[in-house]
Amino acid sequence: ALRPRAAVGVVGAPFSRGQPRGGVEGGPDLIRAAGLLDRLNQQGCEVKDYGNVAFEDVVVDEPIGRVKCVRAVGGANQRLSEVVQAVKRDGRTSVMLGGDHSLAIGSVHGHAAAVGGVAVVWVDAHADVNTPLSSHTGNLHGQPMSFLLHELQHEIPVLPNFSWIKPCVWAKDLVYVGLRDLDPAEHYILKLLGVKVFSMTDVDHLGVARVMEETCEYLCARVKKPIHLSYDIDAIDPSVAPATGTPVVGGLTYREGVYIAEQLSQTGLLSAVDLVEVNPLRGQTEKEVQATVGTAVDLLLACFGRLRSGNHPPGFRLPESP
Ligand code: NNH
Ligand code: MN
Ligand code: MN
Ligand code: MN
Repeated sequence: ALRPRAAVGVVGAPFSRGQPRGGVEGGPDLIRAAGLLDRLNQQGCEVKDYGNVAFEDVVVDEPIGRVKCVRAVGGANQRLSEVVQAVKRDGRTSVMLGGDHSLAIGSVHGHAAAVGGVAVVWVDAHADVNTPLSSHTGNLHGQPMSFLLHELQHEIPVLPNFSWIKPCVWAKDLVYVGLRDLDPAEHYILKLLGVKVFSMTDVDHLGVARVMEETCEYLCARVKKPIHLSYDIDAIDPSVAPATGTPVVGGLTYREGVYIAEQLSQTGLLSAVDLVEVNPLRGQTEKEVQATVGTAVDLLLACFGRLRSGNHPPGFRLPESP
Protein backbone atom coordinates (compact mmCIF):
# COMPACT_ATOMS: atom_id res chain seq x y z
CA ALA A 1 0.00 0.00 0.00
CA LEU A 2 1.28 3.46 -0.83
CA ARG A 3 1.18 5.54 2.30
CA PRO A 4 1.58 9.25 1.52
CA ARG A 5 4.83 10.59 2.95
CA ALA A 6 4.29 12.81 5.95
CA ALA A 7 4.85 16.40 4.87
CA VAL A 8 6.66 18.50 7.46
CA GLY A 9 7.38 22.24 7.53
CA VAL A 10 10.15 23.40 9.87
CA VAL A 11 10.01 26.98 11.15
CA GLY A 12 12.88 28.42 13.18
CA ALA A 13 11.94 31.06 15.73
CA PRO A 14 15.16 32.50 17.19
CA PHE A 15 13.54 34.64 19.85
CA SER A 16 14.31 35.07 23.56
CA ARG A 17 12.46 38.16 24.80
CA GLY A 18 9.76 36.14 26.56
CA GLN A 19 12.27 35.51 29.36
CA PRO A 20 15.46 37.15 30.61
CA ARG A 21 18.15 34.60 29.68
CA GLY A 22 20.01 35.06 26.37
CA GLY A 23 20.98 32.03 24.30
CA VAL A 24 17.61 30.41 23.68
CA GLU A 25 17.51 32.19 20.29
CA GLY A 26 20.30 29.77 19.28
CA GLY A 27 17.93 26.79 19.60
CA PRO A 28 16.66 26.52 16.01
CA ASP A 29 20.08 26.50 14.30
CA LEU A 30 21.50 24.11 16.87
CA ILE A 31 18.65 21.63 16.41
CA ARG A 32 19.07 21.86 12.62
CA ALA A 33 22.86 21.37 12.99
CA ALA A 34 22.16 18.19 14.96
CA GLY A 35 20.64 16.78 11.76
CA LEU A 36 16.90 17.07 12.36
CA LEU A 37 15.94 17.65 8.71
CA ASP A 38 18.11 14.86 7.26
CA ARG A 39 16.88 12.43 9.86
CA LEU A 40 13.23 13.29 9.24
CA ASN A 41 13.88 12.77 5.52
CA GLN A 42 15.60 9.43 6.22
CA GLN A 43 12.59 8.21 8.16
CA GLY A 44 10.31 8.94 5.22
CA CYS A 45 9.10 12.49 5.80
CA GLU A 46 9.03 15.08 3.04
CA VAL A 47 10.56 18.10 4.76
CA LYS A 48 10.56 21.76 3.80
CA ASP A 49 12.61 24.26 5.79
CA TYR A 50 10.84 27.61 6.01
CA GLY A 51 14.00 29.12 7.50
CA ASN A 52 14.14 31.34 10.55
CA VAL A 53 11.46 33.96 11.06
CA ALA A 54 12.97 37.45 10.78
CA PHE A 55 11.78 39.30 13.86
CA GLU A 56 11.86 43.10 13.92
CA ASP A 57 13.97 44.60 16.70
CA VAL A 58 11.91 46.60 19.11
CA VAL A 59 14.14 49.20 20.69
CA VAL A 60 11.84 50.94 23.14
CA ASP A 61 9.82 48.37 25.08
CA GLU A 62 9.13 49.64 28.60
CA PRO A 63 7.47 47.14 30.96
CA ILE A 64 3.70 47.34 31.29
CA GLY A 65 2.97 46.73 34.93
CA ARG A 66 5.33 43.84 35.64
CA VAL A 67 5.24 42.44 32.13
CA LYS A 68 8.47 42.74 30.15
CA CYS A 69 9.10 43.09 26.39
CA VAL A 70 5.40 43.20 25.57
CA ARG A 71 5.78 44.88 22.16
CA ALA A 72 8.62 42.59 21.05
CA VAL A 73 6.75 39.44 22.08
CA GLY A 74 3.50 40.63 20.50
CA GLY A 75 5.16 41.57 17.22
CA ALA A 76 7.26 38.41 17.00
CA ASN A 77 4.25 36.18 17.56
CA GLN A 78 2.19 38.01 14.95
CA ARG A 79 4.89 37.19 12.38
CA LEU A 80 5.24 33.62 13.59
CA SER A 81 1.49 33.09 13.35
CA GLU A 82 1.58 34.15 9.66
CA VAL A 83 4.38 31.68 8.88
CA VAL A 84 2.68 28.78 10.70
CA GLN A 85 -0.52 29.57 8.78
CA ALA A 86 1.48 29.36 5.53
CA VAL A 87 2.94 25.97 6.57
CA LYS A 88 -0.54 24.62 7.34
CA ARG A 89 -2.00 25.99 4.09
CA ASP A 90 0.83 24.13 2.29
CA GLY A 91 -0.62 20.95 3.84
CA ARG A 92 2.29 20.29 6.16
CA THR A 93 2.66 19.45 9.84
CA SER A 94 4.28 22.50 11.37
CA VAL A 95 7.41 22.10 13.49
CA MET A 96 8.28 25.31 15.32
CA LEU A 97 11.78 25.35 16.80
CA GLY A 98 12.15 27.93 19.59
CA GLY A 99 13.12 30.13 21.07
CA ASP A 100 11.30 30.62 24.32
CA HIS A 101 7.79 29.37 25.07
CA SER A 102 6.09 32.75 24.55
CA LEU A 103 6.26 31.69 20.88
CA ALA A 104 3.43 29.25 21.49
CA ILE A 105 1.10 32.25 21.23
CA GLY A 106 1.84 32.68 17.53
CA SER A 107 2.33 29.01 16.82
CA VAL A 108 -0.99 27.86 18.30
CA HIS A 109 -2.78 30.94 16.94
CA GLY A 110 -1.48 30.34 13.41
CA HIS A 111 -2.30 26.64 13.58
CA ALA A 112 -5.86 27.32 14.77
CA ALA A 113 -6.37 30.13 12.24
CA ALA A 114 -5.48 27.72 9.41
CA VAL A 115 -7.33 24.55 10.48
CA GLY A 116 -10.15 25.77 12.74
CA GLY A 117 -10.32 24.36 16.26
CA VAL A 118 -7.28 22.60 17.74
CA ALA A 119 -6.58 20.53 20.83
CA VAL A 120 -3.39 21.35 22.74
CA VAL A 121 -1.09 18.97 24.60
CA TRP A 122 1.30 21.04 26.70
CA VAL A 123 4.29 19.05 27.96
CA ASP A 124 6.20 21.21 30.43
CA ALA A 125 7.40 21.49 34.02
CA HIS A 126 5.31 24.69 34.08
CA ALA A 127 1.72 25.50 33.10
CA ASP A 128 2.52 28.83 31.37
CA VAL A 129 -1.01 30.03 32.09
CA ASN A 130 -0.26 33.13 34.19
CA THR A 131 -2.17 36.20 33.06
CA PRO A 132 -0.27 39.48 32.61
CA LEU A 133 -1.76 40.50 35.97
CA SER A 134 -1.08 37.25 37.87
CA SER A 135 2.53 36.84 36.70
CA HIS A 136 5.11 37.57 39.40
CA THR A 137 8.10 37.34 37.07
CA GLY A 138 6.62 39.44 34.26
CA ASN A 139 8.09 36.95 31.78
CA LEU A 140 5.74 36.28 28.89
CA HIS A 141 7.01 32.71 28.42
CA GLY A 142 5.10 31.94 31.63
CA GLN A 143 1.83 33.32 30.16
CA PRO A 144 1.13 32.07 26.60
CA MET A 145 -1.84 29.82 27.44
CA SER A 146 -3.68 32.74 29.09
CA PHE A 147 -3.87 34.56 25.75
CA LEU A 148 -5.03 31.44 23.90
CA LEU A 149 -7.79 30.18 26.20
CA HIS A 150 -11.29 31.47 25.40
CA GLU A 151 -12.30 31.17 29.05
CA LEU A 152 -9.61 33.61 30.28
CA GLN A 153 -10.25 36.50 27.93
CA HIS A 154 -11.98 38.66 30.56
CA GLU A 155 -8.74 38.47 32.61
CA ILE A 156 -6.50 39.77 29.82
CA PRO A 157 -5.70 43.51 29.73
CA VAL A 158 -5.18 45.42 26.48
CA LEU A 159 -1.48 45.27 25.54
CA PRO A 160 0.45 46.90 22.67
CA ASN A 161 1.03 44.51 19.71
CA PHE A 162 -1.35 41.94 21.23
CA SER A 163 -4.63 43.13 19.67
CA TRP A 164 -4.30 40.72 16.67
CA ILE A 165 -4.55 37.68 18.98
CA LYS A 166 -7.81 35.78 18.92
CA PRO A 167 -8.34 33.20 21.65
CA CYS A 168 -8.57 29.82 19.95
CA VAL A 169 -8.41 27.02 22.55
CA TRP A 170 -11.20 25.78 24.86
CA ALA A 171 -10.21 24.57 28.32
CA LYS A 172 -11.73 21.14 27.57
CA ASP A 173 -9.34 20.77 24.60
CA LEU A 174 -6.18 21.27 26.67
CA VAL A 175 -4.13 18.57 28.42
CA TYR A 176 -1.00 19.16 30.47
CA VAL A 177 1.69 16.54 31.04
CA GLY A 178 4.76 16.77 33.28
CA LEU A 179 3.78 19.69 35.53
CA ARG A 180 5.74 20.14 38.74
CA ASP A 181 6.22 23.89 39.29
CA LEU A 182 2.98 25.88 39.31
CA ASP A 183 2.32 29.33 40.69
CA PRO A 184 -0.73 29.60 43.00
CA ALA A 185 -2.65 31.64 40.39
CA GLU A 186 -1.94 29.00 37.75
CA HIS A 187 -3.16 26.19 40.02
CA TYR A 188 -6.30 28.22 40.75
CA ILE A 189 -6.96 28.82 37.04
CA LEU A 190 -6.52 25.14 36.09
CA LYS A 191 -8.91 24.05 38.88
CA LEU A 192 -11.43 26.79 38.02
CA LEU A 193 -11.50 25.81 34.33
CA GLY A 194 -11.38 22.07 35.02
CA VAL A 195 -8.35 21.57 32.77
CA LYS A 196 -7.06 17.99 32.40
CA VAL A 197 -3.67 17.85 34.13
CA PHE A 198 -1.21 14.99 34.45
CA SER A 199 1.38 16.32 36.89
CA MET A 200 4.58 14.43 37.72
CA THR A 201 2.65 13.01 40.66
CA ASP A 202 0.17 11.51 38.19
CA VAL A 203 3.03 10.16 36.07
CA ASP A 204 4.41 8.52 39.24
CA HIS A 205 0.98 7.20 40.23
CA LEU A 206 -0.38 5.99 36.89
CA GLY A 207 2.78 5.48 34.85
CA VAL A 208 3.34 7.21 31.54
CA ALA A 209 1.46 4.51 29.59
CA ARG A 210 -1.80 5.13 31.47
CA VAL A 211 -1.25 8.89 31.30
CA MET A 212 -0.99 8.77 27.51
CA GLU A 213 -3.85 6.29 27.17
CA GLU A 214 -6.05 8.66 29.15
CA THR A 215 -4.75 11.71 27.27
CA CYS A 216 -5.51 10.18 23.87
CA GLU A 217 -8.91 8.86 25.03
CA TYR A 218 -9.79 12.27 26.45
CA LEU A 219 -8.84 14.07 23.22
CA CYS A 220 -10.28 11.51 20.80
CA ALA A 221 -13.56 10.89 22.70
CA ARG A 222 -15.27 14.00 21.30
CA VAL A 223 -14.84 15.60 17.86
CA LYS A 224 -11.31 14.75 16.84
CA LYS A 225 -9.57 18.09 16.57
CA PRO A 226 -6.07 18.36 15.11
CA ILE A 227 -3.52 18.18 17.93
CA HIS A 228 -1.00 20.90 18.68
CA LEU A 229 1.85 19.51 20.79
CA SER A 230 3.76 22.22 22.63
CA TYR A 231 6.87 20.56 24.06
CA ASP A 232 9.00 22.54 26.51
CA ILE A 233 12.34 20.76 26.86
CA ASP A 234 12.29 21.59 30.59
CA ALA A 235 9.58 18.92 30.97
CA ILE A 236 12.46 16.44 30.71
CA ASP A 237 14.58 15.92 33.81
CA PRO A 238 17.60 18.27 34.00
CA SER A 239 19.90 15.23 34.31
CA VAL A 240 18.92 14.47 30.69
CA ALA A 241 18.22 17.93 29.26
CA PRO A 242 20.14 20.45 31.40
CA ALA A 243 20.61 23.23 28.81
CA THR A 244 17.43 25.18 29.46
CA GLY A 245 16.57 28.42 31.25
CA THR A 246 14.49 27.14 34.16
CA PRO A 247 15.42 23.52 34.96
CA VAL A 248 13.24 21.84 37.59
CA VAL A 249 14.31 18.61 39.33
CA GLY A 250 12.05 15.57 39.24
CA GLY A 251 11.16 15.64 35.55
CA LEU A 252 10.29 13.12 32.86
CA THR A 253 12.91 10.52 32.01
CA TYR A 254 14.18 10.32 28.43
CA ARG A 255 12.04 7.23 27.94
CA GLU A 256 8.88 8.85 29.31
CA GLY A 257 9.51 11.92 27.16
CA VAL A 258 9.94 9.88 23.98
CA TYR A 259 6.93 7.68 24.83
CA ILE A 260 4.69 10.77 25.01
CA ALA A 261 5.79 11.78 21.51
CA GLU A 262 5.41 8.22 20.14
CA GLN A 263 1.87 7.90 21.46
CA LEU A 264 0.78 11.30 20.12
CA SER A 265 2.26 10.38 16.74
CA GLN A 266 0.20 7.17 16.75
CA THR A 267 -3.06 9.17 17.06
CA GLY A 268 -2.55 10.39 13.48
CA LEU A 269 -3.86 13.76 14.65
CA LEU A 270 -0.56 15.60 15.25
CA SER A 271 -0.83 18.72 13.13
CA ALA A 272 1.71 21.08 14.73
CA VAL A 273 4.59 20.68 17.17
CA ASP A 274 6.63 23.22 19.13
CA LEU A 275 10.02 22.33 20.60
CA VAL A 276 11.09 25.22 22.80
CA GLU A 277 13.46 26.45 25.52
CA VAL A 278 16.66 24.68 24.37
CA ASN A 279 19.31 27.19 25.52
CA PRO A 280 22.92 26.32 24.60
CA LEU A 281 24.27 29.00 26.96
CA ARG A 282 22.65 27.28 29.95
CA GLY A 283 24.66 24.07 29.60
CA GLN A 284 27.69 23.76 31.92
CA THR A 285 29.63 21.81 29.27
CA GLU A 286 29.43 21.05 25.55
CA LYS A 287 28.32 17.56 26.54
CA GLU A 288 25.32 18.96 28.43
CA VAL A 289 24.36 21.06 25.42
CA GLN A 290 24.64 18.09 23.05
CA ALA A 291 22.60 15.87 25.40
CA THR A 292 19.84 18.47 25.46
CA VAL A 293 19.83 19.03 21.70
CA GLY A 294 20.00 15.28 21.06
CA THR A 295 16.97 14.76 23.28
CA ALA A 296 15.09 17.50 21.43
CA VAL A 297 15.84 15.81 18.08
CA ASP A 298 14.76 12.39 19.38
CA LEU A 299 11.48 13.83 20.69
CA LEU A 300 10.77 15.34 17.26
CA LEU A 301 11.68 12.13 15.39
CA ALA A 302 9.26 10.22 17.64
CA CYS A 303 6.56 12.77 16.77
CA PHE A 304 6.95 11.72 13.12
CA GLY A 305 6.64 7.98 13.49
CA ARG A 306 10.06 6.84 14.67
CA LEU A 307 9.52 3.82 16.93
CA ARG A 308 12.03 2.27 19.28
CA SER A 309 10.68 -1.11 18.19
CA GLY A 310 12.01 -0.30 14.71
CA ASN A 311 10.64 0.93 11.39
CA HIS A 312 11.00 0.11 7.70
CA PRO A 313 9.76 2.13 4.73
CA PRO A 314 6.61 1.02 2.81
CA GLY A 315 8.05 -0.87 -0.22
CA PHE A 316 11.16 -2.10 1.61
CA ARG A 317 12.86 -5.12 -0.05
CA LEU A 318 15.72 -7.27 1.14
CA PRO A 319 18.80 -7.33 -1.11
CA GLU A 320 18.33 -10.01 -3.84
CA SER A 321 20.54 -13.06 -3.53
CA PRO A 322 22.86 -13.40 -6.57
N1 NNH B 1 5.61 30.21 36.32
C1 NNH B 1 6.80 31.00 36.11
C2 NNH B 1 6.46 32.31 35.41
O1 NNH B 1 5.33 32.54 35.09
C3 NNH B 1 7.87 30.22 35.38
C4 NNH B 1 7.62 29.93 33.92
N2 NNH B 1 8.84 29.40 33.34
C5 NNH B 1 8.92 28.50 32.35
N3 NNH B 1 7.80 28.03 31.76
N4 NNH B 1 9.99 28.08 31.98
O2 NNH B 1 7.85 26.94 30.93
O3 NNH B 1 7.33 33.11 35.15
MN1 MN C 1 7.05 26.44 28.97
MN1 MN D 1 8.82 25.14 31.43
MN1 MN E 1 5.21 33.35 40.78
